[in-house]
Amino acid sequence: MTAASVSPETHPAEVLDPVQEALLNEVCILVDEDDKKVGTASKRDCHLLVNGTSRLHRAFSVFLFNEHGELLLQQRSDAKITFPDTYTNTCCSHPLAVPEELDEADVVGVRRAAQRKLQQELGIAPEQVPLDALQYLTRIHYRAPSDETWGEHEIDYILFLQRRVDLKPNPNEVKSVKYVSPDGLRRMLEQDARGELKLTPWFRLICRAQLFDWWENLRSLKKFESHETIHRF
Ligand code: DMA
Ligand code: MN
Repeated sequence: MTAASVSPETHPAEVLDPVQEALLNEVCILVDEDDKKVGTASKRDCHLLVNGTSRLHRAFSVFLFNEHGELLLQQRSDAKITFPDTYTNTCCSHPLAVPEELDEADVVGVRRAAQRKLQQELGIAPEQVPLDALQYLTRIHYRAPSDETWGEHEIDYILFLQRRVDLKPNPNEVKSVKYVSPDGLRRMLEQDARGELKLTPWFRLICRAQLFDWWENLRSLKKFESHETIHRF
């Protein structure tokens, strides 16, 4: 069968979770390859693929470690429009185009967005993740399709913190959570390679790049801060 003969009945309109669909109206920050703000666009427009790619926007990825040095992972819910049911780092999202989250001084806008989403996704009270405890390490630029319709194309700020926190995951966002040791995560990477579970593409990239180095140095991360360079994948 040729593509032209595929009728709408055989490709029904995608049914989106209504809560996640409403979040597609959030306004994200469009950036150029140097992470300079060039405009704004809805979360929908930032993630719709056009010719296999989507508009470059600003994002963040939080890596939260407990007092034993284990990393908190989440399994994304089935309701997520991009990368449902995949395992990933603690929390990811986008700073929004609002004055508090656009503030680039000291990366405070991104850190405010991280605090907001740690509460919304994982139920962590903002007092348990003070802004100055969120340590900004570096930025990565990557793109990754999720399916034929949706995908990521981001400058992603990597934020680390080590804290004991109380969790109350939001089931619309998160299917499960678990803390893993470095060996536990290495086993998950092997399972991912064998197709026994799925990791998100950005988490896979960060694991392959520098995560384990950073992890071994949780108490001395200063030397890994690299705010000038944007790492490209
Ligand atoms: C987007 O994450 C950010 C990165 C780094 C992939 P997400 O899809 O979890 O965003 P949101 O929680 O806002 O849907
Ligand atoms: Mn994104």
